[in-house]
Amino acid sequence: LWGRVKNVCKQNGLLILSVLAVVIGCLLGFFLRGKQLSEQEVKYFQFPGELLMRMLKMLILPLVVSRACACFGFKYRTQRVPELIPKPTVAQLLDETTTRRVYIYGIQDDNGSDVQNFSLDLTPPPDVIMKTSPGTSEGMNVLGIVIFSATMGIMLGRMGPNGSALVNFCQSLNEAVLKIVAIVIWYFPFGIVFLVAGKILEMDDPSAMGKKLGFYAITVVMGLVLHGLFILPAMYFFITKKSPIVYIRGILQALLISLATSSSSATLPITFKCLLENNHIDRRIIRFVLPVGATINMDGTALYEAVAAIFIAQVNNYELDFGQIITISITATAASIGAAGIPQAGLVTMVIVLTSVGLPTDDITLIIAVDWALDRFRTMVNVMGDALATGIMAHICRKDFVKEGEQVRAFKAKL
Ligand code: DAS
Repeated sequence: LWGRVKNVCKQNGLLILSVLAVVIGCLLGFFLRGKQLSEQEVKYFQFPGELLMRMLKMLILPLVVSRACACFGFKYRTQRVPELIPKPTVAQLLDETTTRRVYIYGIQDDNGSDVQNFSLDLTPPPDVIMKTSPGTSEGMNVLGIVIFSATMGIMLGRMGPNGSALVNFCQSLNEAVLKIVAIVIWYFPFGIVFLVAGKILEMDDPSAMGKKLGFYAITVVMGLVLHGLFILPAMYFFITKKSPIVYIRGILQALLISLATSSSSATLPITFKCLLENNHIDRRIIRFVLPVGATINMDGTALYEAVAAIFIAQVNNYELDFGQIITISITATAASIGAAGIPQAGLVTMVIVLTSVGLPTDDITLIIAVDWALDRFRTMVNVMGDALATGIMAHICRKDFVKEGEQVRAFKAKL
């Protein structure tokens, strides 16, 4: 409980500092605008903010390489992953009692006994970066590095014990990089002051930017809420034909925690508990689907990064053609797969989306000012997406049983 209290305080500490940083940055920016600073002085003043941007860019490569290798080199690939749905043997098909026996859908090993301690590496998956416009300013062919790292991870995973040393190294490297991300995130408030003030200093009409930022924040929140509260549940209803309202009521506590902590990883235990106790999902299906969903199923982050990239293009009067819009949506989805479930992780992978269509990454400054608030909404959508995916998987498992029942009857009719 103390750990959870500390975590929530840590999140809110960051929130309070971020809010203060934005206010101080705005006041400082407008104050210095009246001082008519020289270009050199503006450059010096913008340095701490520039430093924050360079930190974000510094993290992309180690994050990508370590995650891609670690993720695709999942240790469990070196053991046969038992099938989620036990396939009955011919003897079982003939045995009358078997066809009436309700299969306990879950993880079972080869001889049919339940796997109690099924463990899944929670290593976050790779930031797959779709770099489609090679001429972009960053000059780093990140897509090639990602594809190589992912392929390397798969090969290492298939090498079994011989490859696990390097997979373990990549997992440790990934954890170390995530710790650096956590430190950089504490630098955000300080960097935000100079980023916001520096942006205001060089802006022709800051009040117009304020209106645009306000419009942007509302658009993103509405988009996330719409996506989270309507599109995801509609998909759940379409697939399971069950009421999403009842299902979502069961995970309400997890949604509130995700809104408070802006971390889907910190919310994971609560989501697990809600699905088990309120929605009565089989423990083994939750244990299999939820961790994977929490690392690669970031619906809210994908939506947010796409909207943010389109916003920055509009702010720069940069006409996006249809191909670039498609590129943004693919890149945002791929980049979100790599975003970790920690506060403002989506901001680090945001650089990837902007780079993919040649947008100026420094304009992240504009959205950093409101990111600490929007992060909560996208985290809530991420958690909701994971929980609904678990419910859909549980439904599919049960449906397979019905199908199997029909196969059994047909099989026996032939005998
Ligand atoms: N805060 C992240 C999460 O916990 C999402 C993000 O930063 O995009 O899911």
